[in-house]
Amino acid sequence: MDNLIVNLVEKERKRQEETLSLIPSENYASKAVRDAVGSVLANKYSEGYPGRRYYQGNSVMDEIENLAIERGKKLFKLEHMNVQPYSGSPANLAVLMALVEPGEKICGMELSSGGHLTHGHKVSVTGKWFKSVQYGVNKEGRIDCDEVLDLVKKESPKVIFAGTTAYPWAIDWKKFSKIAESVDAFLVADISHISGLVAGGVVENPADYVHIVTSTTHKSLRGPRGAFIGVTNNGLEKDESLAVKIDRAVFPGLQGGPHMNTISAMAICFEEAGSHEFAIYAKQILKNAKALAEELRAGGLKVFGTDNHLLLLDVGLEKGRETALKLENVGIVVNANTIPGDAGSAMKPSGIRLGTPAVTTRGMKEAEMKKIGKLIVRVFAGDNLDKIKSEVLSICHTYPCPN
Ligand code: DSN
Repeated sequence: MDNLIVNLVEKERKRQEETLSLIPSENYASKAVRDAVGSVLANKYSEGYPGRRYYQGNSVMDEIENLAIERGKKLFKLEHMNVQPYSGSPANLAVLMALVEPGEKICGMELSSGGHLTHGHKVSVTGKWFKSVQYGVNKEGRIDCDEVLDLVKKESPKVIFAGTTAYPWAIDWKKFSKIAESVDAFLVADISHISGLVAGGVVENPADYVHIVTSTTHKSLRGPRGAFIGVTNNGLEKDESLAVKIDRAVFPGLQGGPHMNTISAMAICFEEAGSHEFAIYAKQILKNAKALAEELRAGGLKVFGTDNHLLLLDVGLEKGRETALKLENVGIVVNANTIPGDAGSAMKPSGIRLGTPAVTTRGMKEAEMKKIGKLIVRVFAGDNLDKIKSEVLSICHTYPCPN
Protein backbone atom coordinates (compact mmCIF):
# COMPACT_ATOMS: atom_id res chain seq x y z
CA MET A 1 0.00 0.00 0.00
CA ASP A 2 1.29 3.48 -0.84
CA ASN A 3 0.59 5.20 2.46
CA LEU A 4 1.59 8.56 1.13
CA ILE A 5 -1.17 8.50 -1.47
CA VAL A 6 -3.64 6.74 0.82
CA ASN A 7 -3.17 9.54 3.34
CA LEU A 8 -3.57 12.22 0.68
CA VAL A 9 -6.76 10.59 -0.60
CA GLU A 10 -8.09 10.53 2.96
CA LYS A 11 -7.12 14.18 3.39
CA GLU A 12 -9.02 15.10 0.23
CA ARG A 13 -12.03 13.00 1.30
CA LYS A 14 -12.11 14.97 4.56
CA ARG A 15 -11.77 18.27 2.68
CA GLN A 16 -14.73 17.37 0.48
CA GLU A 17 -16.73 16.23 3.51
CA GLU A 18 -16.02 19.38 5.52
CA THR A 19 -16.55 22.01 2.85
CA LEU A 20 -19.47 23.05 0.65
CA SER A 21 -18.68 22.76 -3.06
CA LEU A 22 -20.59 25.44 -4.92
CA ILE A 23 -18.45 24.97 -8.03
CA PRO A 24 -21.16 24.38 -10.65
CA SER A 25 -19.12 21.87 -12.63
CA GLU A 26 -18.37 19.60 -9.65
CA ASN A 27 -20.43 16.81 -8.17
CA TYR A 28 -20.23 13.58 -6.15
CA ALA A 29 -20.45 10.44 -8.27
CA SER A 30 -22.15 7.38 -6.80
CA LYS A 31 -20.13 4.53 -5.30
CA ALA A 32 -21.19 2.35 -8.25
CA VAL A 33 -19.66 4.88 -10.66
CA ARG A 34 -16.47 5.22 -8.61
CA ASP A 35 -16.09 1.45 -8.22
CA ALA A 36 -16.38 0.98 -11.98
CA VAL A 37 -13.67 3.59 -12.57
CA GLY A 38 -11.34 1.72 -10.21
CA SER A 39 -12.21 -1.73 -11.57
CA VAL A 40 -10.15 -4.29 -13.53
CA LEU A 41 -11.55 -2.77 -16.73
CA ALA A 42 -8.68 -0.29 -16.47
CA ASN A 43 -6.30 -3.16 -17.29
CA LYS A 44 -7.47 -3.73 -20.86
CA TYR A 45 -6.63 -2.16 -24.23
CA SER A 46 -9.64 -1.89 -26.54
CA GLU A 47 -8.56 0.28 -29.47
CA GLY A 48 -11.26 0.37 -32.11
CA TYR A 49 -15.02 0.05 -31.67
CA PRO A 50 -17.30 -2.84 -30.61
CA GLY A 51 -16.84 -5.74 -33.03
CA ARG A 52 -13.85 -3.97 -34.64
CA ARG A 53 -11.03 -4.02 -32.09
CA TYR A 54 -7.30 -4.11 -32.72
CA TYR A 55 -6.62 -6.43 -29.77
CA GLN A 56 -8.05 -9.82 -28.82
CA GLY A 57 -9.90 -10.38 -25.57
CA ASN A 58 -12.48 -7.65 -26.00
CA SER A 59 -15.80 -9.51 -26.01
CA VAL A 60 -16.76 -8.21 -22.56
CA MET A 61 -15.61 -4.70 -23.48
CA ASP A 62 -17.82 -4.82 -26.56
CA GLU A 63 -20.82 -5.60 -24.37
CA ILE A 64 -19.94 -2.77 -21.98
CA GLU A 65 -19.43 -0.16 -24.70
CA ASN A 66 -22.62 -1.18 -26.53
CA LEU A 67 -24.58 -0.94 -23.29
CA ALA A 68 -23.22 2.54 -22.57
CA ILE A 69 -24.10 3.65 -26.11
CA GLU A 70 -27.62 2.25 -26.02
CA ARG A 71 -28.38 3.77 -22.62
CA GLY A 72 -26.87 7.13 -23.58
CA LYS A 73 -28.73 7.35 -26.90
CA LYS A 74 -32.03 6.66 -25.18
CA LEU A 75 -31.37 9.16 -22.39
CA PHE A 76 -30.46 12.05 -24.70
CA LYS A 77 -32.59 11.16 -27.77
CA LEU A 78 -29.58 10.64 -30.03
CA GLU A 79 -29.24 8.53 -33.16
CA HIS A 80 -25.57 7.79 -32.70
CA MET A 81 -23.23 8.11 -29.75
CA ASN A 82 -19.49 7.90 -29.26
CA VAL A 83 -18.55 7.35 -25.62
CA GLN A 84 -14.78 7.22 -26.08
CA PRO A 85 -13.67 10.89 -25.74
CA TYR A 86 -11.39 11.17 -22.72
CA SER A 87 -13.05 14.43 -21.68
CA GLY A 88 -14.95 17.45 -22.98
CA SER A 89 -12.03 19.22 -24.64
CA PRO A 90 -10.99 16.25 -26.83
CA ALA A 91 -14.67 15.66 -27.62
CA ASN A 92 -15.02 19.18 -29.02
CA LEU A 93 -11.72 18.90 -30.86
CA ALA A 94 -12.89 15.62 -32.42
CA VAL A 95 -16.02 17.37 -33.69
CA LEU A 96 -13.86 20.01 -35.36
CA MET A 97 -11.52 17.39 -36.77
CA ALA A 98 -14.54 15.63 -38.29
CA LEU A 99 -16.05 18.73 -39.85
CA VAL A 100 -13.47 21.41 -40.65
CA GLU A 101 -9.99 21.68 -42.09
CA PRO A 102 -7.32 23.76 -40.34
CA GLY A 103 -7.78 27.42 -41.31
CA GLU A 104 -11.51 27.11 -41.89
CA LYS A 105 -13.98 29.19 -39.94
CA ILE A 106 -15.75 28.23 -36.71
CA CYS A 107 -17.93 30.20 -34.30
CA GLY A 108 -18.49 30.00 -30.55
CA MET A 109 -19.18 32.07 -27.48
CA GLU A 110 -16.35 34.11 -25.92
CA LEU A 111 -14.79 32.54 -22.84
CA SER A 112 -15.15 35.84 -20.96
CA SER A 113 -18.91 35.83 -21.66
CA GLY A 114 -19.37 32.31 -20.34
CA GLY A 115 -18.33 30.18 -23.33
CA HIS A 116 -15.66 27.48 -23.31
CA LEU A 117 -11.97 27.41 -24.24
CA THR A 118 -12.60 24.75 -26.89
CA HIS A 119 -15.26 26.76 -28.69
CA GLY A 120 -12.54 28.75 -30.44
CA HIS A 121 -10.81 30.74 -27.67
CA LYS A 122 -7.59 32.28 -28.97
CA VAL A 123 -5.14 30.35 -26.76
CA SER A 124 -6.86 26.99 -27.38
CA VAL A 125 -5.91 24.82 -30.34
CA THR A 126 -9.49 25.44 -31.50
CA GLY A 127 -8.68 29.14 -31.81
CA LYS A 128 -5.16 28.64 -33.19
CA TRP A 129 -5.78 26.04 -35.91
CA PHE A 130 -9.17 27.30 -37.03
CA LYS A 131 -10.28 30.82 -37.85
CA SER A 132 -12.49 31.57 -34.91
CA VAL A 133 -15.21 34.21 -34.72
CA GLN A 134 -16.85 34.72 -31.35
CA TYR A 135 -20.10 36.11 -30.00
CA GLY A 136 -20.62 37.61 -26.53
CA VAL A 137 -23.48 38.69 -24.30
CA ASN A 138 -25.37 41.95 -23.80
CA LYS A 139 -25.32 44.12 -20.65
CA GLU A 140 -27.78 41.83 -18.88
CA GLY A 141 -25.43 38.98 -19.63
CA ARG A 142 -27.68 37.35 -22.23
CA ILE A 143 -26.90 36.08 -25.71
CA ASP A 144 -28.45 38.37 -28.32
CA CYS A 145 -29.49 35.96 -31.07
CA ASP A 146 -29.94 38.79 -33.59
CA GLU A 147 -26.30 39.76 -33.08
CA VAL A 148 -25.23 36.14 -33.43
CA LEU A 149 -27.23 35.90 -36.65
CA ASP A 150 -25.55 39.04 -38.05
CA LEU A 151 -22.10 37.70 -37.15
CA VAL A 152 -22.78 34.30 -38.63
CA LYS A 153 -24.21 35.74 -41.86
CA LYS A 154 -21.17 37.99 -42.21
CA GLU A 155 -18.61 35.27 -41.45
CA SER A 156 -20.25 32.04 -42.69
CA PRO A 157 -18.57 29.64 -40.24
CA LYS A 158 -18.79 25.93 -40.99
CA VAL A 159 -19.39 24.96 -37.37
CA ILE A 160 -21.24 26.86 -34.63
CA PHE A 161 -20.95 25.95 -30.96
CA ALA A 162 -23.80 26.79 -28.60
CA GLY A 163 -23.11 25.83 -25.01
CA THR A 164 -21.63 27.43 -21.96
CA THR A 165 -19.68 27.09 -18.75
CA ALA A 166 -20.71 30.26 -16.96
CA TYR A 167 -24.08 31.30 -18.36
CA PRO A 168 -27.02 31.31 -15.96
CA TRP A 169 -29.72 31.53 -18.64
CA ALA A 170 -31.42 29.05 -20.94
CA ILE A 171 -30.15 28.84 -24.51
CA ASP A 172 -32.73 29.25 -27.27
CA TRP A 173 -31.86 26.13 -29.27
CA LYS A 174 -34.55 26.82 -31.85
CA LYS A 175 -33.15 30.26 -32.64
CA PHE A 176 -29.64 28.80 -32.86
CA SER A 177 -30.88 26.16 -35.28
CA LYS A 178 -32.27 28.91 -37.54
CA ILE A 179 -28.98 30.80 -37.26
CA ALA A 180 -27.00 27.71 -38.31
CA GLU A 181 -29.46 26.97 -41.10
CA SER A 182 -29.01 30.48 -42.52
CA VAL A 183 -25.41 29.63 -43.51
CA ASP A 184 -25.76 25.84 -43.72
CA ALA A 185 -23.40 25.38 -40.76
CA PHE A 186 -23.22 22.42 -38.42
CA LEU A 187 -24.68 23.29 -35.03
CA VAL A 188 -23.07 21.71 -31.97
CA ALA A 189 -24.75 21.87 -28.55
CA ASP A 190 -22.13 21.50 -25.82
CA ILE A 191 -24.34 20.57 -22.88
CA SER A 192 -21.51 19.68 -20.49
CA HIS A 193 -22.86 21.88 -17.72
CA ILE A 194 -26.53 21.05 -18.11
CA SER A 195 -26.54 17.40 -19.23
CA GLY A 196 -27.90 16.30 -15.84
CA LEU A 197 -30.69 18.85 -16.19
CA VAL A 198 -31.44 17.62 -19.71
CA ALA A 199 -31.44 14.00 -18.54
CA GLY A 200 -33.72 14.92 -15.65
CA GLY A 201 -36.12 16.63 -18.06
CA VAL A 202 -35.98 20.04 -16.36
CA VAL A 203 -34.41 21.99 -19.21
CA GLU A 204 -34.98 21.60 -22.93
CA ASN A 205 -33.10 18.86 -24.75
CA PRO A 206 -31.35 20.43 -27.77
CA ALA A 207 -31.40 17.12 -29.69
CA ASP A 208 -34.40 18.22 -31.76
CA TYR A 209 -32.60 21.35 -32.99
CA VAL A 210 -28.90 20.63 -33.40
CA HIS A 211 -26.73 18.27 -35.45
CA ILE A 212 -24.29 17.22 -32.75
CA VAL A 213 -24.38 17.13 -28.95
CA THR A 214 -21.23 16.99 -26.84
CA SER A 215 -21.04 16.66 -23.08
CA THR A 216 -18.80 15.73 -20.22
CA THR A 217 -20.36 13.20 -17.87
CA HIS A 218 -19.09 14.34 -14.48
CA LYS A 219 -20.88 17.64 -13.90
CA SER A 220 -24.64 17.83 -13.25
CA LEU A 221 -24.91 14.33 -14.79
CA ARG A 222 -22.98 12.95 -11.79
CA GLY A 223 -20.98 10.34 -13.69
CA PRO A 224 -17.28 9.63 -14.22
CA ARG A 225 -14.81 12.13 -15.67
CA GLY A 226 -15.41 11.46 -19.34
CA ALA A 227 -17.40 12.70 -22.31
CA PHE A 228 -19.57 11.68 -25.23
CA ILE A 229 -20.40 12.97 -28.68
CA GLY A 230 -23.91 12.41 -29.97
CA VAL A 231 -25.24 12.72 -33.50
CA THR A 232 -28.91 13.65 -33.83
CA ASN A 233 -31.47 12.78 -36.45
CA ASN A 234 -31.01 16.29 -37.91
CA GLY A 235 -27.28 15.66 -38.05
CA LEU A 236 -27.70 12.47 -40.07
CA GLU A 237 -30.17 14.21 -42.35
CA LYS A 238 -27.65 16.96 -43.00
CA ASP A 239 -24.78 14.53 -43.57
CA GLU A 240 -25.47 10.79 -43.70
CA SER A 241 -21.83 10.01 -42.97
CA LEU A 242 -21.67 12.29 -39.90
CA ALA A 243 -21.55 9.40 -37.41
CA VAL A 244 -18.69 7.73 -39.29
CA LYS A 245 -16.79 11.03 -39.48
CA ILE A 246 -17.17 11.58 -35.73
CA ASP A 247 -16.06 8.04 -34.89
CA ARG A 248 -13.01 8.30 -37.15
CA ALA A 249 -12.05 11.65 -35.65
CA VAL A 250 -12.15 10.25 -32.09
CA PHE A 251 -10.29 7.08 -33.05
CA PRO A 252 -7.86 6.93 -34.77
CA GLY A 253 -7.92 10.69 -35.38
CA LEU A 254 -7.24 11.93 -31.89
CA GLN A 255 -7.11 9.09 -29.40
CA GLY A 256 -5.78 5.59 -28.89
CA GLY A 257 -7.31 3.08 -26.50
CA PRO A 258 -10.58 4.09 -24.87
CA HIS A 259 -10.79 4.15 -21.09
CA MET A 260 -13.16 1.22 -20.71
CA ASN A 261 -13.35 1.63 -16.93
CA THR A 262 -14.73 5.12 -17.52
CA ILE A 263 -17.08 3.89 -20.24
CA SER A 264 -18.53 1.28 -17.89
CA ALA A 265 -19.06 4.02 -15.29
CA MET A 266 -20.79 6.09 -17.98
CA ALA A 267 -23.18 3.20 -18.62
CA ILE A 268 -23.98 3.20 -14.89
CA CYS A 269 -24.47 6.96 -14.74
CA PHE A 270 -26.78 6.94 -17.80
CA GLU A 271 -28.94 4.35 -16.04
CA GLU A 272 -28.94 6.36 -12.81
CA ALA A 273 -29.74 9.59 -14.66
CA GLY A 274 -32.76 7.99 -16.34
CA SER A 275 -34.38 7.19 -12.99
CA HIS A 276 -37.31 8.92 -11.34
CA GLU A 277 -35.06 9.85 -8.38
CA PHE A 278 -32.69 11.63 -10.73
CA ALA A 279 -35.53 13.68 -12.25
CA ILE A 280 -36.43 14.80 -8.71
CA TYR A 281 -32.75 15.60 -8.09
CA ALA A 282 -32.53 17.70 -11.28
CA LYS A 283 -35.64 19.65 -10.30
CA GLN A 284 -34.16 20.33 -6.87
CA ILE A 285 -30.92 21.65 -8.42
CA LEU A 286 -32.97 24.36 -10.13
CA LYS A 287 -35.04 25.16 -7.05
CA ASN A 288 -31.86 25.39 -5.00
CA ALA A 289 -30.14 27.72 -7.47
CA LYS A 290 -33.16 30.04 -7.44
CA ALA A 291 -33.33 30.01 -3.64
CA LEU A 292 -29.62 30.79 -3.37
CA ALA A 293 -29.91 33.64 -5.90
CA GLU A 294 -32.88 35.13 -4.02
CA GLU A 295 -31.08 35.05 -0.69
CA LEU A 296 -27.94 36.65 -2.11
CA ARG A 297 -30.03 39.38 -3.73
CA ALA A 298 -31.89 39.93 -0.47
CA GLY A 299 -28.46 40.43 1.12
CA GLY A 300 -27.71 43.24 -1.33
CA LEU A 301 -25.36 41.33 -3.66
CA LYS A 302 -25.45 41.73 -7.44
CA VAL A 303 -26.49 38.40 -8.94
CA PHE A 304 -26.73 37.28 -12.56
CA GLY A 305 -29.18 34.40 -12.84
CA THR A 306 -30.74 32.03 -12.89
CA ASP A 307 -32.59 29.67 -15.24
CA ASN A 308 -30.32 26.76 -14.51
CA HIS A 309 -27.92 25.39 -11.90
CA LEU A 310 -25.54 28.35 -11.67
CA LEU A 311 -25.29 32.01 -10.91
CA LEU A 312 -22.66 34.68 -11.19
CA LEU A 313 -21.95 37.25 -8.50
CA ASP A 314 -20.47 40.66 -9.18
CA VAL A 315 -17.95 41.11 -6.34
CA GLY A 316 -16.23 44.31 -7.48
CA LEU A 317 -13.54 45.15 -10.00
CA GLU A 318 -10.90 42.39 -10.14
CA LYS A 319 -11.99 41.09 -6.72
CA GLY A 320 -13.03 37.59 -7.88
CA ARG A 321 -9.92 35.76 -6.71
CA GLU A 322 -9.64 37.37 -3.28
CA THR A 323 -13.35 36.75 -2.72
CA ALA A 324 -13.03 33.08 -3.71
CA LEU A 325 -10.11 32.74 -1.30
CA LYS A 326 -12.02 34.41 1.52
CA LEU A 327 -14.95 32.04 0.98
CA GLU A 328 -12.62 29.03 0.86
CA ASN A 329 -11.28 30.08 4.25
CA VAL A 330 -14.74 29.56 5.74
CA GLY A 331 -15.28 26.29 3.85
CA ILE A 332 -17.37 27.56 0.94
CA VAL A 333 -15.62 26.52 -2.28
CA VAL A 334 -16.34 28.55 -5.43
CA ASN A 335 -14.33 29.78 -8.37
CA ALA A 336 -13.44 33.26 -9.51
CA ASN A 337 -15.04 34.07 -12.85
CA THR A 338 -15.56 36.91 -15.27
CA ILE A 339 -18.99 38.52 -15.23
CA PRO A 340 -20.89 40.11 -18.15
CA GLY A 341 -19.12 43.29 -19.24
CA ASP A 342 -16.21 42.57 -16.88
CA ALA A 343 -13.72 45.46 -16.85
CA GLY A 344 -11.20 43.03 -15.33
CA SER A 345 -9.82 39.99 -17.16
CA ALA A 346 -9.79 36.19 -17.01
CA MET A 347 -6.70 36.45 -14.79
CA LYS A 348 -8.25 39.16 -12.61
CA PRO A 349 -11.99 38.62 -12.87
CA SER A 350 -14.62 40.64 -11.05
CA GLY A 351 -16.98 37.85 -10.15
CA ILE A 352 -17.46 34.44 -8.67
CA ARG A 353 -19.43 31.51 -10.10
CA LEU A 354 -21.72 29.46 -7.86
CA GLY A 355 -23.74 26.34 -8.60
CA THR A 356 -25.97 23.87 -6.80
CA PRO A 357 -25.47 20.34 -8.30
CA ALA A 358 -23.03 19.15 -5.61
CA VAL A 359 -24.84 20.47 -2.54
CA THR A 360 -28.11 19.10 -3.95
CA THR A 361 -26.50 15.65 -4.22
CA ARG A 362 -25.79 15.95 -0.48
CA GLY A 363 -29.54 16.29 0.07
CA MET A 364 -29.74 20.03 0.72
CA LYS A 365 -32.88 21.92 -0.19
CA GLU A 366 -34.11 25.53 -0.31
CA ALA A 367 -33.85 26.04 3.47
CA GLU A 368 -30.14 25.13 3.40
CA MET A 369 -29.58 27.35 0.34
CA LYS A 370 -30.99 30.25 2.32
CA LYS A 371 -28.64 29.46 5.20
CA ILE A 372 -25.67 29.25 2.81
CA GLY A 373 -26.74 32.47 1.08
CA LYS A 374 -26.86 34.24 4.46
CA LEU A 375 -23.40 32.91 5.36
CA ILE A 376 -22.00 34.25 2.07
CA VAL A 377 -23.59 37.64 2.73
CA ARG A 378 -22.00 37.64 6.21
CA VAL A 379 -18.57 36.97 4.69
CA PHE A 380 -19.06 40.06 2.50
CA ALA A 381 -20.21 42.05 5.52
CA GLY A 382 -16.98 41.22 7.35
CA ASP A 383 -18.64 39.10 10.08
CA ASN A 384 -16.52 36.83 12.31
CA LEU A 385 -15.01 34.28 9.92
CA ASP A 386 -14.37 31.57 12.57
CA LYS A 387 -18.01 31.64 13.55
CA ILE A 388 -19.11 31.38 9.90
CA LYS A 389 -16.70 28.50 9.37
CA SER A 390 -18.16 26.53 12.26
CA GLU A 391 -21.68 27.08 10.89
CA VAL A 392 -20.53 25.80 7.47
CA LEU A 393 -19.05 22.74 9.17
CA SER A 394 -22.29 22.05 10.97
CA ILE A 395 -24.21 22.09 7.63
CA CYS A 396 -21.57 19.74 6.16
CA HIS A 397 -21.96 17.30 9.08
CA THR A 398 -25.72 17.30 8.71
CA TYR A 399 -25.47 16.55 4.98
CA PRO A 400 -22.56 14.12 4.43
CA CYS A 401 -21.22 13.40 0.95
CA PRO A 402 -22.60 10.17 -0.52
CA ASN A 403 -20.40 7.12 0.29
N1 DSN B 1 -13.70 23.31 -16.11
C1 DSN B 1 -15.05 23.35 -16.60
C2 DSN B 1 -15.92 24.19 -15.73
O1 DSN B 1 -15.58 24.37 -14.56
O2 DSN B 1 -16.93 24.68 -16.17
C3 DSN B 1 -15.10 23.77 -17.99
O3 DSN B 1 -14.19 23.02 -18.73
